[in-house]
Amino acid sequence: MSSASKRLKGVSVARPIYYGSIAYPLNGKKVSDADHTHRWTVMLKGLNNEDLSYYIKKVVFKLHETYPNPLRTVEQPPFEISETGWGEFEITIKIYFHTMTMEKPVQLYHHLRLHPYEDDLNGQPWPKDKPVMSMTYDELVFNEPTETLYQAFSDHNALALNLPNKKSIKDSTTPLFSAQLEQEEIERLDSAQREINIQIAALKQKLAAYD
Ligand code: SLL
Repeated sequence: MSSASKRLKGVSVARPIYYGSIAYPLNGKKVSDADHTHRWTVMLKGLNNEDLSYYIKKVVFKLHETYPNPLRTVEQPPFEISETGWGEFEITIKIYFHTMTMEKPVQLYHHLRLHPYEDDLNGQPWPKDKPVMSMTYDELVFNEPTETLYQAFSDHNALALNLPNKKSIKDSTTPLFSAQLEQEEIERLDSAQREINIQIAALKQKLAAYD
């Protein structure tokens, strides 16, 4: 085995990602198909606009079979597909890593949302032009990465524990979303952070019990 493909025992690297969709109502705007009601984009992104292409080779989005060529391959960032349509469906997002990583593809699932949930409405009608966003925060975890992959993470400052926090999102120079959508996402991240803190506290207690 060459040293490049040697795996680092006991090492694990987590990379934050976002994936999901944002959908805009067409509100009668003409597109090629008269029955289409929304324009939407499904995407995979790094946190704070991290360019994922140094370890991700391509992303294949599998759309509903009512779309022509439902398998859509994106070979460089932005890893996203924009379409128009009339219905919600499940999109498969398959991530292929560069050959040097020796990592198997990872498959994610996203339910394309065109319509707000009941509980998004707060008793108010949803504003006619307001986009509907559905994003999921996740982490790609690389257990025992090859030396080459580990080096790539190191070269991209991806080894420090740089999980999201309010500040890093607010300071992002090129905002991806509107301030309101951003605020909603920050709240979601905050609650994830709280959950993580609870887990850390529980682990600390367990450790203390061993002492
Ligand atoms: C539904 N089960 O009935 C879902 C299927 C499919 C949505 C939704 C196709 C657009 C086109 C489109 O919007 N498909 O014809 O290009 O709600």
